[in-house]
Amino acid sequence: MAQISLSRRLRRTPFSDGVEAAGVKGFTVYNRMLLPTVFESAEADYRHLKSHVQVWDVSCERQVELRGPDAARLMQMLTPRDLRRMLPGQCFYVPIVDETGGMLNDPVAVKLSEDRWWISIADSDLLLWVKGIANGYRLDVLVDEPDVSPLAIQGPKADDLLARVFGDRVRDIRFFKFDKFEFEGRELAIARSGYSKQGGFEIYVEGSDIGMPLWNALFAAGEDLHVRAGCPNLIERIEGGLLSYGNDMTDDNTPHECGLGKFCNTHTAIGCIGRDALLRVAKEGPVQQIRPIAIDGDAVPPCDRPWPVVAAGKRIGQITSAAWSPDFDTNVSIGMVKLSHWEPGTRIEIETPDGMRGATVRDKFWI
Ligand code: THG
Repeated sequence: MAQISLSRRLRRTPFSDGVEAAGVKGFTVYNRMLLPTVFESAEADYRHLKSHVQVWDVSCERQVELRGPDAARLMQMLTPRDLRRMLPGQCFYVPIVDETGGMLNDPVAVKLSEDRWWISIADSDLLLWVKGIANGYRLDVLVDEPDVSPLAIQGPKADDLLARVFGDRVRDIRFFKFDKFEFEGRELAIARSGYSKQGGFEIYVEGSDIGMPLWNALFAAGEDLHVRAGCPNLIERIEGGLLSYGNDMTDDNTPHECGLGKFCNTHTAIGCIGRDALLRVAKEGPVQQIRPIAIDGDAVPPCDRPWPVVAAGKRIGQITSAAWSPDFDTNVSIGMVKLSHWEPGTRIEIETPDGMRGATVRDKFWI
C-alpha cells in the first residue's frame, strides 16, 4: 500500500509523539487530524481492550465551543434533541441536522455552563455550519475551535487507572456526566463516556502543552494494569452498534433512519433548524433504517465502500461497516436496509468484493 504524506494540513495532536513511541501501525484522517487505527492488530487490540485498559488519542474529536449569552439558544438550533432539562456537568449524544433534517454530525454536547458549551464532533466540518448560523441570525455568541483534545481511557480497568492519577473521586462520575479534576495545576473535565462499550472515561485535555505529561503519567501509573496505547476498534464498535458518521450515515440520512430517533424530541425542540422538515418525515416514518447484520462465512475484507444488499435480485440496502468478530464467531456489520426487509431474521444477500454472501438481519447489536 502507498503511504500518506504528512504535512501541516494533516494535523498532528498533542499526543502524537506518544502514539508513535507506542508503535502505531496505521492512521486514518478525521477532521483533518491523525487518528490511530491499529497498534498490534485489529484482533490483538480488540482482545486487549476487552481485558485491560487502553489510552486513546482521540484529539480528532475536535470541540466546537459556543460562548456567550446566546450559546444555549444556538445549541438548540442545531439539534432536535430537547436540551431544556440539560444541566451543567452533563453530556448528551445529539444528532445535528440541517434544514432538510439531514444528519450533519452526531457529536457529544458538553454543557460547561449556561453560556459555555463544547460540541465534541464526528468527522464533518461542523464549525463552518455553526459559525454560519451564529452570524446569519446575529447571535450574541463566540464560536471557535479551542485547544482541547480528548484523551479516552477505555477498558475494564479504566477506573483503577484513572483513580491512581486523579484520585478515587473519578469512580463517582456517572455515565455521560463530567466533573473537574486537577493535573499539574490545571483543571480538566473528565467524563464517563467513550467510543466503546467496555466502559471508561474521556479527559478533555485543555492546553496542548500538558498532553505528553498526562500521557506519560497514565502509562507510568498503569504498568501493572497492562495499560497500552489503543484506538477506537472497528470490531468492538460494530459489535456495540456505535455509528460512524460518513461511513454508516451521511447528510442524506435523517436521525430516524440512523436509529437515533430516541435522541430526538422534535415536537418540543423549539428553534431546531431542521424541525419542520423532521416533523414532516417523522409523520410517515422512515422507509429505511440502520440494522445489525450478521454476514455468513469466513472473515470479510475491509468495507471501504458500501456493499449492495440484495434480495430476490433487487437492491434493498447497503453494508457500510463490517468485520470478523472473534467473540461472536461471525462477521458483524452495520447496514441500511429498506422497510420491506428490516424485520429481524430476514435473510438477505451481500455483494462483497469477494462475491455474494448470505446474511441475517438481527434485532439487536451484539453488545
Ligand atoms: N466521544 C466524544 N466525542 C466524539 C465521540 C465520542 N465525537 C465523535 C464521535 N465519537 C461521535 N459519535 C458518537 C457515537 C456514539 C456515542 C458517542 C459519540 C456513544 N453512544 C452510546 C451508545 O450508543 O451506546 C451512548 C449514547 C447515550 O446513551 O447517550 O457513546 O465517543 N467526546
